[in-house]
Amino acid sequence: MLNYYRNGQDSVAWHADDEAELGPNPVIASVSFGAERPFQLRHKTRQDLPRHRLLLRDGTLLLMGNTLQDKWMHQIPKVKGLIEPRINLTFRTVY
Ligand SMILES: O=C(O)CCC(=O)C(=O)O
Ligand SMILES: [Mn+2]
Repeated sequence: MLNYYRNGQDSVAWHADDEAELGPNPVIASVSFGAERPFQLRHKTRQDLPRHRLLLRDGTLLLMGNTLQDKWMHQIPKVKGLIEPRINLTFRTVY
């Protein structure tokens, strides 16, 4: 899949890539190009666990696997004042 973020006002809300057609515990490879954007993670049910925040820079490879999609949600939040675009490619197997 390809996501194009025109600027900091384009975003992806909290979700998990846990659709049945991806199978259990999918491995998803995610590559980022262009503007640096934060990537946030929060546990689906355990509010006592800390949230995590990664910076996805130009050329970053993020590998998501194990129970990440089953137990956690992620988002790309809006960033005020950001005018540079970003492209994200994700590679996932659909069964
Ligand atoms: O743009 C990103 O880094 C993540 C996009 C995403 O979560 C998705 O396409 O499912
Ligand atoms: Mn996702």
